[in-house]
Amino acid sequence: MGEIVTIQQAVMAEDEKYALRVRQMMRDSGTLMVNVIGSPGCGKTTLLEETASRAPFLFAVIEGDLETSRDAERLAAKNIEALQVNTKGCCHLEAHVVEKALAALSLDSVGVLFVENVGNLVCPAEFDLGEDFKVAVASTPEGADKPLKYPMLFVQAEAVLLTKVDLLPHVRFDKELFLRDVRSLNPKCPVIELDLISGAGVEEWVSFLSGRLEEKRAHGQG
Ligand SMILES: Nc1nc2c(ncn2[C@@H]2O[C@H](COP(=O)(O)OP(=O)(O)OP(=O)(O)O)[C@@H](O)[C@H]2O)c(=O)[nH]1
Ligand SMILES: [Mg+2]
Ligand SMILES: [Zn+2]
Repeated sequence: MGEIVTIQQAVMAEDEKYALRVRQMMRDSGTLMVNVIGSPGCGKTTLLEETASRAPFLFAVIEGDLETSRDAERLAAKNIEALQVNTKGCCHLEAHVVEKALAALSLDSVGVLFVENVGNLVCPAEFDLGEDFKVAVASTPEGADKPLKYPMLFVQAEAVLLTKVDLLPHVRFDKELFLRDVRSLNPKCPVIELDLISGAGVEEWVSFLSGRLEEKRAHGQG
């Protein structure tokens, strides 16, 4: 048992080297890298599709899925530069995979690089990909109890996005409980409510990103 734990720690320490290299690449290019994490079907790809029509910055996407290039194809159809990575059974992305993907992406004039992680609330939160920050995406049909049941993601996230708020009249979702639990784990974290069908809330999301991008660029110059 002890040996397995030691090997796991060694693998994660090795991956941290790749994460540091990715972070340095993002610093050099002045790109804000955002690791988007949430359950299968919570709306991660839809969020990126809807971001495209409203963002004042150019962005590219690394799409992580076990199989298929469906998400990258959806984004390409919206003229978003997207590269699909298939993990072939692995339920999260790791930094060495991101570093390899970056070799195939041009970040020229790209302001934000999104990584859509494999749909999963658990281990994607454990891996540093070299991102500036993680974003947790939760949708109303999943139920309001998820933050306390999957706390690691919600503790680390620098924004929590609550999608499918248009479904609130139709699903049982205690929004007060959800907000209270997020605050108990991560008191200062902004929570952005989104209806990705009408686009309500997307402007707030885009303005949050623009602010973070400006901060990064200001720090880079200073
Ligand atoms: N009603 C409603 N449906 C939404 C909303 N956002 C996404 N959807 C729908 O939810 C389904 C799943 O959305 P995706 O964007 O594919 O979800 P995902 O998180 O990328 O899923 P994976 O990549 O499989 O993990 C699609 O049918 C979307 O149209 C929303 O705000 N409201
Ligand atoms: Mg997706
Ligand atoms: Zn995993």
